[in-house]
Amino acid sequence: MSMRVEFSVLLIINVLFCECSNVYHESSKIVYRPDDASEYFGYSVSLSKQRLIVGAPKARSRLRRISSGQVFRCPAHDLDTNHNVTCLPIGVSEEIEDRIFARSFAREDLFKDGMWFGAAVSATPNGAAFICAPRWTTPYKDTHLLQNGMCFMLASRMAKEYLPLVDRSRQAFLSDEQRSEYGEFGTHLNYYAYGQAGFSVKVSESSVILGAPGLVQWTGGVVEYRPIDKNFKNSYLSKQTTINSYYTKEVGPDEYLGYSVESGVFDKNGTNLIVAGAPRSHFGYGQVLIFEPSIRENSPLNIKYKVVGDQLGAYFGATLCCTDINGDGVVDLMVGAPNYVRKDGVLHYDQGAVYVYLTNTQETHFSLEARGYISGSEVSGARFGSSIADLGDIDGDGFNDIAVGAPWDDDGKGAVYIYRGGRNGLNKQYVQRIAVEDSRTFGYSISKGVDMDENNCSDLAVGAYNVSEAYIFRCIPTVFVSVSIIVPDAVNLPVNATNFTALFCVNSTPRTTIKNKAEWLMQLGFTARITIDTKENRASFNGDTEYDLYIAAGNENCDEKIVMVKPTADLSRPISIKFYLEDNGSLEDSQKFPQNAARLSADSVLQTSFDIQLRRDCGEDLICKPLLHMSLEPLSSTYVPGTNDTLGFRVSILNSEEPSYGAKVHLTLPSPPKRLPSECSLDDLVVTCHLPAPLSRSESVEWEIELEYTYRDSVAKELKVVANLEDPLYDGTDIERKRRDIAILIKPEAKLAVTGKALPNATVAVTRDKFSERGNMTLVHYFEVTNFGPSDWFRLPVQILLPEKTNLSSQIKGCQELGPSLECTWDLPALVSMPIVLPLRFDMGLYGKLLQDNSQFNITTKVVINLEAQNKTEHITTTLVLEPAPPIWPYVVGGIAGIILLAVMILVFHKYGFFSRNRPGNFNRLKDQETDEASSSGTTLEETRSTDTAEESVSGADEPTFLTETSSRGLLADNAT
Ligand SMILES: [Ca+2]
Ligand SMILES: [Ca+2]
Ligand SMILES: [Ca+2]
Repeated sequence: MSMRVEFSVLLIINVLFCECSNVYHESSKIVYRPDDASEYFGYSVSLSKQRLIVGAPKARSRLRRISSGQVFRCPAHDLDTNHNVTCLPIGVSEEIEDRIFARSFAREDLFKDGMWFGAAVSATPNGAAFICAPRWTTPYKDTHLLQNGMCFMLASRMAKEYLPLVDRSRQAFLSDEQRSEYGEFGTHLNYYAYGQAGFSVKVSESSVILGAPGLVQWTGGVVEYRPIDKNFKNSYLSKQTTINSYYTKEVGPDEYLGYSVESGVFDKNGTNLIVAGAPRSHFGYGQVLIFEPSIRENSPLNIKYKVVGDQLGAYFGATLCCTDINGDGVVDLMVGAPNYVRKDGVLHYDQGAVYVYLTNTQETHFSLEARGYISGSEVSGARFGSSIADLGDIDGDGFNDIAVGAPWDDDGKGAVYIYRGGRNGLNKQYVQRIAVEDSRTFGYSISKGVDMDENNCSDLAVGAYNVSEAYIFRCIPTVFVSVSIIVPDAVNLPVNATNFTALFCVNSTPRTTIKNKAEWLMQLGFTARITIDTKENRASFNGDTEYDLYIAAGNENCDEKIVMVKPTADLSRPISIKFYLEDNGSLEDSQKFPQNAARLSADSVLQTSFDIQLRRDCGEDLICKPLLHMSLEPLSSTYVPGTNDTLGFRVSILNSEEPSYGAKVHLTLPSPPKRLPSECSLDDLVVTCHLPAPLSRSESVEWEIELEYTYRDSVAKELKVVANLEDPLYDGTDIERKRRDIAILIKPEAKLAVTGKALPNATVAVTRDKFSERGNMTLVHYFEVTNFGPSDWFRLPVQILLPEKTNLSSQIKGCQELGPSLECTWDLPALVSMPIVLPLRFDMGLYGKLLQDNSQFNITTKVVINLEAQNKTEHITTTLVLEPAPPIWPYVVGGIAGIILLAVMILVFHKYGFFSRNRPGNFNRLKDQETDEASSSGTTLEETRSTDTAEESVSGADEPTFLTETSSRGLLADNAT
């Protein structure tokens, strides 16, 4: 007798699973070194399509015996074969570029000792190198070397120097009365004199921004150049007005604005705004200003937004990075604070952090929303955030990603951390930590990411100046892989079928799109594994259950299997098929970059399962028509917290027709369940319970689900539970039967009481001594508010009416003073008493009169609990009683007796000549001596003061001695002759 069987697809469960390998391939890194000892090689790095530029700002010049600094050009076109590359300083080979540079190099006035040539480098959009020397100086008279700073742009057919701060008339100026922090009116202030232009540099398509932290007594500022055409096709850059930051009240002397610079478009009108960090600004907390520079030199900066650090001395604003990390098309801001310390009770130092701000744009305005900070491994001394670089979107998820350097991580070896952007900002956890064995200060500099090998995935350049090395790490493209099981025509299978066809599919979609390179065939290797009904063995298929699988990016691959079902099997429970992929080995160890490899995206699906339910007993037509009836009721219709009431509900389902298969109920809960029945699973407050299959005629199922009570609130309210029945075999139109909802009333109850006592006593005697001292009387009113339960009470309002003419001598926690009363709010758990101690002070000096007039004074405090259901009041009075005054007759009698006695004594003394003595003869001499001593100590003071003045004038000589703009112009003329 053949059994009637029908196959039906009832359930698919996908399980997310991915062991993603690293984005950057570490073991195939390319190491760059200078051709000869060059100090600080790797202090700055800049990657472009053509090459890697590395600054060595303390390197010795090859032509003269000075340490001008050097900039190196490192070939980066053959990344596959050469893993140790030597870089040559610009100006030594035969290229045109070098010959042009060499001409400038010979100029004595441009290349100088200690100028830090290469302290900041950046590639321009046309492939030129923009190089800065912030300590470049120019002499002033014979007394000063003005550290104006300069930059240099070098391209294949041109070289040009930029000297933005050499204008003689602007080296110094006189302060007016606007800013007292710069000294009084008429103080001589340095302006361009020690500006150090090029301390930091940012080149974008539309501008070159140089940080000049030394401008105006180290207030700092920026210098901006703009190309006359986009993308720097013409090498000419026009200098914009340099704003005198003296007129910007947000910054003051020694605040180093321009220590770091960035730029970006933050608002809808599309202006490229300047972003500059001032790490010593805002009382040492540091701040970052975003501004559009004014046109007039003596106008304030047109500040559009500013962010301020939250820890003193963290050096917030030392580094900056502007890139869109949440994928909304508008740049966001990251601010480095390399000296940030985490405050958690342990003694840390210089761990460093990078703060994240997302930009919200409105029509014409924008604001920045703080989204916390990232902090690497949080190693003390690591200085995480010393460098931040925009890598673009390296894993193809639509959000830009960044690299952050922690150059003193791991005892000074250093590390670079890769963080992924996301909808809500940066992911708190880094995806990769890159370090190099035997390196030092690795990560002091990081270049903006550039795709060198055209796999559409930006590569990473890192400098380590302490070992004179720079490195390139190549990026591995990301591929999304998902597995699925398909059973075609499941419902059309013949009645007596004992097997069915299943397809096991793998789909792979490249996330980093492949372009311009058809031969780039990213391939992934996996071990595939299939399991069928492992517990009961009711079904199987011919062939390997485990096999190797290779798939190229962009392809789908399906393996077909015939699944056989044992004719005698008990098919009342579903048969489960599972399909897994396992990543085939690691890419990490190879010294060679894995050309055709790809890494899996974080959201790849490598495991899936498929449940097949075989139905029976559904009558001659083979179609099951169950009829399910659902009911939902609360376990207690009113729930009083703290009692034995149960918060929860019961859901029951009865089947009145043919067997039911594959039905489930979804329960939307108001709070998490205490425990779940085994047939149920939880996903974000929605519980899904599977009905038994089959659920035969007149069988029923019932679940009771108890809920956690999570509310910290004492207001009555209703909690809603909604049940939705999902029955794949029901084809009726009655939607009502599928949904039930109930409300459970939550009603906190508590019996409250308040008692009180005056301390030390209800009556306090005030002695006459105490009264005449006019001091304070102190006393205490002590109350107790008790919650006799059953529920905890949250935000209990208590009013305390304070006595008149009396002060409360300390603040009471949880209370606000409102006129003569305190309005307090406390949480009071059940069966707990809350003591209220009110220390009171009666000022005898102010109110003693009131006590004297009535010889007593009442001090009354009242405590009121005012709830809807109950009203409790308690008051305490302390009575001050003044000691009665002593009678006055003993004084009167005594006084008269005294006067008589005195008269008798005067008479006696006079008779014996007691009142006719001379003044002592040495009194005047003594007086002279005192005057002498006073005047001699006065002289000493005077001398000290004059010494001070001398010192001041000596130290003053170190300062520049420019007087006025006119005098400095006059001097310029002297030099010319
Ligand atoms: Ca954004
Ligand atoms: Ca990304
Ligand atoms: Ca690449």
